[in-house]
Amino acid sequence: MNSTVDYFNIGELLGEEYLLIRDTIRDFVRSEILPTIDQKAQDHEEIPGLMKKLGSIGALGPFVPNVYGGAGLDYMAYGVIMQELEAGDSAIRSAASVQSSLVMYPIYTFGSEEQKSKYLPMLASGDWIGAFGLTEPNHGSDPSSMETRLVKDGDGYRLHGAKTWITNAPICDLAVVWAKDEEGKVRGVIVERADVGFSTPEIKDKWSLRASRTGELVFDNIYIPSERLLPEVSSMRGPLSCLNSARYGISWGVIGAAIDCYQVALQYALERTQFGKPIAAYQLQQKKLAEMITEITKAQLLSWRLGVLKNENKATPQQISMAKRNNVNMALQVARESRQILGAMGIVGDYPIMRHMMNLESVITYEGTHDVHLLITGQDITGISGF
Ligand code: TGC
Ligand code: FAD
Repeated sequence: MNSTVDYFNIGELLGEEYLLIRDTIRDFVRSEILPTIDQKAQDHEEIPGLMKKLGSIGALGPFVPNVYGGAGLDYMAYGVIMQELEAGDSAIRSAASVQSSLVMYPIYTFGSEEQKSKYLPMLASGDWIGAFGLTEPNHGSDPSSMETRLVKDGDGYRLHGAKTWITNAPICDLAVVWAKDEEGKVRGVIVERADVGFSTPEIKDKWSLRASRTGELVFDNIYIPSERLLPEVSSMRGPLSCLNSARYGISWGVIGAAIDCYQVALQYALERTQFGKPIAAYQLQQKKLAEMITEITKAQLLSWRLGVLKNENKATPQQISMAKRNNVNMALQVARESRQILGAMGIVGDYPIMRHMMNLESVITYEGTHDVHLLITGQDITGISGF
């Protein structure tokens, strides 16, 4: 359905410029995503040409300056874009957030001038698709223990190891990969599709994010020229900074999915009659709907405030963790309650709810699990690591 839920006039806090961005992305989702997304998800296929389409509306690296092909917008705009894309499907937001926060952001922030000029314009237009390799088969929540190794070889390096559960791995043209060097320092390198020894097997048959391709990145002693090493970072601060940006975007994105579920459930409850009345007339159903809009509104306020802090460069990783954790959980609960309001109709593809719900089961796990983000808050308030 994809229209506005704004119970606390948050549009006034955002202002005209952001509402225009919101409406532009919303129109894009209506025309380019909604007509085929259910079938694509059922068929386990991505939307054809998606990245170029996202590039054409400025959704890839919106916060990257124009000189590198980005839209030159701020983090509030990035949040609004993520919200509208995820109202369509989490896979669409995932595509945009990986490319923007996990591939363009590290090249822009930690890359050389040559790397920025070479890669960012191709990524901003969607001509090249990027992937981000941090998670490994033996190290998900604890990426600092990564086993992938970068060893000096002549003028360059050799990369050996494997990453898994990587969004867009099977279709990527390049990957920003994090590996430990001989001193045990975490370094970022750019791997290109044509590199000898690079392969990207797909993880098939997911029940979640079915319109997004996921796979492994396998590095069989790949030669990496030294100009593909990101020069400006050599610790976990590199990959974790990327996650701050992506998690921030997710805190906004999932609000879009929640709003879509809520609106469908409200409409259905008003139209569906049982025992002689619309089911919206029954207090049990009103409780569900009232709680949904309350939680959506609280999440909107949290993300709007986080956007203000992010634009002022004051958002802490811990604040971002709180927003990611709260908002994803909120969206998942809204999807589950909405599905119940639709009864049996809640499980079919005529409505988007089950698709959102299954997608959100991934979103609550990736970019730091629900429990990892709780431990980050716990550590922040007690000063004691619970990991
Ligand atoms: P710790 O000892 O706390 O810190 C190591 C170094 O990193 C710094 N740091 C951060 N810097 C920037 N932002 C953050 N959020 C940071 N958190 C920590 C820290 O200051 C320190 O710096 P330095 O210079 O002193 O060395 O690190 P730890 O090993 O104890 O780990 C902390 C923990 C568990 C919170 C972290 O590892 C974590 O967040 N784990 C979750 C893993 C995760 O989120 N993986 C995501 C993979 S990517 C993904 O899922 C993409 S989904 C894509 C899609 O949308 O489709
Ligand atoms: P584990 O770390 O094995 O955790 C399993 C369970 O144990 C979780 O419930 C966790 O909360 C809990 N747990 C772990 N440690 C603790 C602790 N100390 N205390 C209490 N409980 C704990 N990664 C990338 O690098 N790039 C990508 O593009 C990417 N895309 C993804 C796309 C999809 C669809 C999915 C599902 C994942 C993706 N990931 C990606 C990986 C994702 O980030 C990881 O799945 C996530 O970080 C969790 O790691 P894990 O699955 O290995 O779970």
